[in-house]
Amino acid sequence: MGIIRPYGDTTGDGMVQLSFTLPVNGEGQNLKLAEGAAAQLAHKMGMDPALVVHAKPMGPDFTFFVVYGRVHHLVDTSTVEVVERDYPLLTPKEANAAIKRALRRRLVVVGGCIGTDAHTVGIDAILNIKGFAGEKGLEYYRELKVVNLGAQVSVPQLVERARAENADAVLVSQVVTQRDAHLLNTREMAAAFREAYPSDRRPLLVVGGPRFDESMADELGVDRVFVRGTTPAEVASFLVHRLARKGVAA
Ligand code: B12
Repeated sequence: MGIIRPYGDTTGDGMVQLSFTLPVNGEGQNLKLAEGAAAQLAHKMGMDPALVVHAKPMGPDFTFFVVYGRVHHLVDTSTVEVVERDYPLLTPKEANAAIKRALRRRLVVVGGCIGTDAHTVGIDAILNIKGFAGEKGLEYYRELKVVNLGAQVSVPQLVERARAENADAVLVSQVVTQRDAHLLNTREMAAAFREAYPSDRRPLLVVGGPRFDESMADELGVDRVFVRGTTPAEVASFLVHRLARKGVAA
């Protein structure tokens, strides 16, 4: 790949499309000014030319825009950094066998959405037996005990249930990102578990959601961050890799 540029109409023409909302009135005779404001922003972001191809007023106070234009930046693919999966992907049969061998009991997973977040589809995709993307969820794994607490679980409730269940891993979903709620809630959750457990007894802390950055695990105080498109087998394999490898505090 090497050095590349965006593709719009012809190879390497640098054309990109950008959408955003401005707090401006775009109705009637205000539209021209609103479009000018959008073009100015796009110019300042390095698009030249910047063509406003769509403007849709949303009530009197906001307008949504799509801008199409050229950027002159180059992408050097040799310097792109990604978080690679650093553990083998296991089938449910392999995961079950590894847990049985290492723990000689079921591995306990407690999961839910914390804070005010009621978006349960993501955590259910990972935990519920019906699973996601053609894979069965963690409930399908014979050697996993799954306790799904659902939506809007408070951090104290989560800690209490994790203790009561002797959880090996706690799986938390955060979908709402308004005012960085997902980051604040995750840090609060990680701090609460550190306070409630001695360090060698703390369950593995895993968060997931569509707008997390995988590289933020240390900063957030968790053991792993999973992002959009995660499948149950990736999560089960990670749990086996970390917990079966350590031997787990009994
Ligand atoms: C369905 C939905 C709802 C449903 C939720 C139903 C339910 N039971 O979950 C309802 C209608 C209730 C709802 C309500 C709201 N919603 Co809503 N909702 C959505 C929607 C359309 C889809 C989300 C979804 O189900 N995705 C499918 C799942 C499978 O994907 P996923 O969550 O990313 O999960 C995958 C990965 O991220 C990962 N993963 C996720 N969690 C975890 C956890 C772990 C441990 C692991 C390992 C992996 C993992 O694995 C999953 C499988 O790959 C999104 C927009 C969108 N298209 O994404 C908006 C969206 C999330 N909602 C939004 C908003 C604003 C709201 C409301 C505030 C609206 C309102 N004003 O009332 C309320 C908030 C309610 C609340 N208290 O949380 C915004 C959030 C914006 C933001 N910046 O935070 C979005 C992005 C829509 C938008 N563009 O504005 N919503």
